[in-house]
Amino acid sequence: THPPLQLPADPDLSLVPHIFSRLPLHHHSQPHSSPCLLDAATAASLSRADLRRLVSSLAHGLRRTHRIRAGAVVLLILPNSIVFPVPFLAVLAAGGIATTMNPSSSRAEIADRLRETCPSLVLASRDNAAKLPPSAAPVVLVPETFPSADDEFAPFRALLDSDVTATDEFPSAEVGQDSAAAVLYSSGTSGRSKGVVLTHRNLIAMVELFVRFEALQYATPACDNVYLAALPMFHVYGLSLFAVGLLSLGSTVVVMSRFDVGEAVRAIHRYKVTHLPLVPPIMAALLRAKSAGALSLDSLVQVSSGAAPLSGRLIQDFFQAFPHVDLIQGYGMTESTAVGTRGFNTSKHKKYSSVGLLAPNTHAKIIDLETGFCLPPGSCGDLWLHGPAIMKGYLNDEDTCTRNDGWLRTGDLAYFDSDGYLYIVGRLKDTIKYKGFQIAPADLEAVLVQHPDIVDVAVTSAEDEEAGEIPVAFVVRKPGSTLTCEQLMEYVAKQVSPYKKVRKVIFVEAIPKSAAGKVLRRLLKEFVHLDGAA
Ligand code: 4UW
Repeated sequence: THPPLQLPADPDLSLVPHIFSRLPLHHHSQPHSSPCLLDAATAASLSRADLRRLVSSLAHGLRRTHRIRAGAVVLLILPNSIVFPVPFLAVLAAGGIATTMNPSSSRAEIADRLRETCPSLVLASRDNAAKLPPSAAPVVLVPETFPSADDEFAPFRALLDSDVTATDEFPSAEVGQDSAAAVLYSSGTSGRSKGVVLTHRNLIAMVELFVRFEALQYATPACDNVYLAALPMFHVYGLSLFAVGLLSLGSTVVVMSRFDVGEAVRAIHRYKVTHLPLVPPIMAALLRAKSAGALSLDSLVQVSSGAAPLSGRLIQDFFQAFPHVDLIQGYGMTESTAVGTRGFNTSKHKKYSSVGLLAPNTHAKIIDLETGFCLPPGSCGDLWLHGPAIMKGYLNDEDTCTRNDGWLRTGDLAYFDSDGYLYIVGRLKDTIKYKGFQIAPADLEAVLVQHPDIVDVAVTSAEDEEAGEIPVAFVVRKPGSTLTCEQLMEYVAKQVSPYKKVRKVIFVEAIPKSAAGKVLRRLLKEFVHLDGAA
């Protein structure tokens, strides 16, 4: 494992001043005016000086106009853009708590989130504002680029119109390292998806331990690196890198509003992208594009994969297509502020199927599923994590099953080798991972049981070549019902984000349950597997 790092001790420190206090470090090699966020399609950009000024003035505006203070929640429903980090960081700089949401969320999902987090303000794209219920919190429309002259963005412009002094002082926001900073959603190890409360300390630790540490791997200074942001910033993986961590390194982040393989290839070429964080399905799409045409992506130095298992086959295909590019895997969770392990290739160790070494200051145990005892290297068990990036807890629900004395039970089946490299072998928890996005089976079950023709239901996953996994519903219909699989899938699709759709329905006589009434999900999974093979 890596040697420990000194983390900032000042209890009054908060994330945003910390990030910006890091930036002057790069003055000597790059001017403050070089772009830190760049739009892949239009080449519109924000410099670090712009970012600092915008975050600071928006933070003042949020305090003045919407009374955002310590404890106030602001809901962000925004697609990726060069603007995204500005409202996220400004809410934190104002002292508030940002909660992010998939911009493809349904009306019902948005209504649920409003009920659960009671935001004082919603910052939304135009499309998403249209999905809000009429009596929701005040809404301000956020543009996808600066400047934006349209009238509908006038309230946003007014928030930016603060009298910030020449030094761009952030408001003094009565928050410190222990204060809540963000609530990101995760399905945990079981049940409905829930809010993960992350503190300023968690985010500061993420910046220091994960992002800065990784930058030490390469000889070039991090401020020369150009990252392609093809992953969404509402999820912990994209958020931690593109809206927080990389800004503190002074790297350039080229933002795609959504992933498209042709545009990604053009952007890599046009902006000389060096670093490409991906999920396995995006890597597969890139490899397909590469084999279809002679793309030269010579600028690439590193591709990193995370959020879902990367198959040996993909690793092999990757090196065939990109022999000159380094490949690492990373492992993290929403509950650990994305911190966990990071691939670390040396001349001695090139363990591409491993998710890498533990981040500095982060500890792990492998727990035997039967005995509850710690297991030695080489043995497989439930991975537990401990460290400064582990969440404070779940919103409105201190889930004691998941946290024991500060240890986070990941619900991932894993082992360490004798060199300290971690391998993820499987998942013990119910979560379904569709293209790297989490789906809680219980969320889909809650939608399905509302159908008048359904008596009982259980959702599990099936393996899928393209998406990794897809949700499958086992359904018991009312006697005499003529409900079809297609009708049921359409019923769900109308109520959930597209990635959460049920993609297969199996009608059964009864759902297998234990004597205690618990759904026997393992049995269902085996059945799906056999059904798929048949
Ligand atoms: N291999 C197999 C992996 C892997 C994995 C995660 O949606 P969440 O809560 O969070 C994430 C975070 C991903 C992430 C990965 C690498 C990285 O560097 C980074 O930060 C920049 C973030 O996906 O889902 C967490 C669950 O996703 C699975 C695993 O089951 C974990 O509990 N998972 N990474 N490399 N499975």
